[in-house]
Amino acid sequence: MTTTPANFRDDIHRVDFLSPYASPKADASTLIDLGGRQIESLDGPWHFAIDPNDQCLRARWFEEKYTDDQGRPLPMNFSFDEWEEVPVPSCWNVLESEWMWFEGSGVYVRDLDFQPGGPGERVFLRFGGAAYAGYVFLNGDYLGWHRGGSTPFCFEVTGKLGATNRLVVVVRNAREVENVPTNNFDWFNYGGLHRGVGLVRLPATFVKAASVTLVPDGSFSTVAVSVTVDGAERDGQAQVEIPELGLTGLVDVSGGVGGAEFQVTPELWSPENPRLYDVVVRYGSDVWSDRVGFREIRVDGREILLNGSPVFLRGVCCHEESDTHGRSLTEEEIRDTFRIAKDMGCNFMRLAHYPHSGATSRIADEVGILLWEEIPVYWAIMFDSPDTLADADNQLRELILRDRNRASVIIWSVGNENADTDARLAFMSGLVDTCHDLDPTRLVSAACLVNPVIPAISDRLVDKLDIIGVNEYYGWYDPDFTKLPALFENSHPSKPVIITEFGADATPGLHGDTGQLYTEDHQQQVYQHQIEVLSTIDYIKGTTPWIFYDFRCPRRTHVLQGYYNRKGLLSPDKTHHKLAYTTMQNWYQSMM
Ligand code: GCB
Repeated sequence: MTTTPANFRDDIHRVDFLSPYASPKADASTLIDLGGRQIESLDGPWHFAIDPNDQCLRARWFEEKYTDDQGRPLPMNFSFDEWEEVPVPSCWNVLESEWMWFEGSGVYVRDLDFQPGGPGERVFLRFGGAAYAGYVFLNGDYLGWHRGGSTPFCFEVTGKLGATNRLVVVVRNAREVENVPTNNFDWFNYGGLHRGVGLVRLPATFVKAASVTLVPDGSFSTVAVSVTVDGAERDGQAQVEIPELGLTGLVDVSGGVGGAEFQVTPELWSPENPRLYDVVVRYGSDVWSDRVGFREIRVDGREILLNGSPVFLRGVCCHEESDTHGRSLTEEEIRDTFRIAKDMGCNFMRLAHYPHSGATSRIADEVGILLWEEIPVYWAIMFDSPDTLADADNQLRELILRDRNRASVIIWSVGNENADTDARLAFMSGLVDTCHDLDPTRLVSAACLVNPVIPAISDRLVDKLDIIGVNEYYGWYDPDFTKLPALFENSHPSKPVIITEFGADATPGLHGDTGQLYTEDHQQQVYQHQIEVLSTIDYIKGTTPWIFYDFRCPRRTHVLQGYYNRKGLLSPDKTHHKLAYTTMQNWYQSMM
């Protein structure tokens, strides 16, 4: 048996320095659905330093032990209150040039004052997103951690807040092989508290989640409401109100869960008529609310039916990024993206390759854009690892719980371009089941690779999906265009297909012969060839070319790329429309 020597020091000798923080872990069982509750914002300036050697976690800086047992001052490697201030939410990469490429731990510190409310009040500390993992400490105590950089999480802090408090959060975006995504992906690895932080106060028993949805039975007149209650009073009745539909109904809640169906005839939500209704659920003294659109999405053979009618998804892929704000987009930036997409003739957008902010789907509900939402099960995930599966499954659950009341969201995607191994099939089939279990009203898909040899759609995951997503780059990665019609001649899908990616790089403003790579002219020609073929295939029910605007990408070092993926139809700032934008616009507008 090995004994720990007397001179072993945890802060410098412990190799597995993350293991003391393995639990507790915040996951989808915490409060995800805010239900319209007021948030006391903790956004604004926080003290911040990058911590390349993870010293905050290794040396337990969060304890702020400034003196020894006899009160003598100890030397410190940090000075929280003198650190510079950064805005939260933000990505550290875009704040200072020397943080641009930093991957590792960043430490955020702030004080917060707190006045307790009435008796029985419960308080939750909520994070909109910490990329990739967040370790949270309150007044020197460890609350827990969360992994998965794009979804919200909470810690209950009832009884833990004094009049003044110290909050320390270590956010860690080191690329690790076991993460979701793994350590190799084709976008920029932003880090930080990139979405809002705040406190939420709730009564002792409260509505933890509710879903309000049109039952997809073709009648357009049945609304299903399900309610989950947290707290001591788990048996009772919730009252549901949709004032504009004249609905006041009751849901019996037993053991914390309940559900009921109501007959009403809402005006249907669609991209052309994004009608939303106020919905209120009351339980005891708690009030949950949301603005919900009612629409039906289903598949019939090789058709996608929106509100009973066949729809072609005129889409585009989009990363969540702006040059100025990284992944912390402002509401104006999100609205601008949707506005330009609508100008291009879009009714649909594929939010690649991870959950975008909750604001994005809310705005899509408002402006009328259908959405594909995805989790970053991208390329070579560790499909054999149960822990990696737990991470992916949790990210999916958090996304669904956050967005299942968004009419705009019609498709959950469980991943992108994964090799068709047995381990991957089992892993991703489980994720498809999670989608169907948590949300039977939406469609499930994945962006699949084709068999490049035949060529044909032959991914085994297709059997599990409601819609088949196909990524193909004929005219770019494979210059042989004759394979594109061959792909469709060789494929006989029994389900609708969306071409979830095609495209080519073009440096904004660069022109030349059509055969010249990286010119707008060549990109446009690829689009023209693609459209010529795709528009003739009857089972293709949507297209989302790659990609709406150029995005930062460390893998792209060619001088004409400049660390950007240049497949955008627009320049990174969305001001320059490349030639292919107009080609897409002409095609989409001809279908409207
Ligand atoms: C793909 C990936 C996407 C990449 C794109 C490219 O197939 O799904 O994430 O960025 O190709 O540009 O290579």
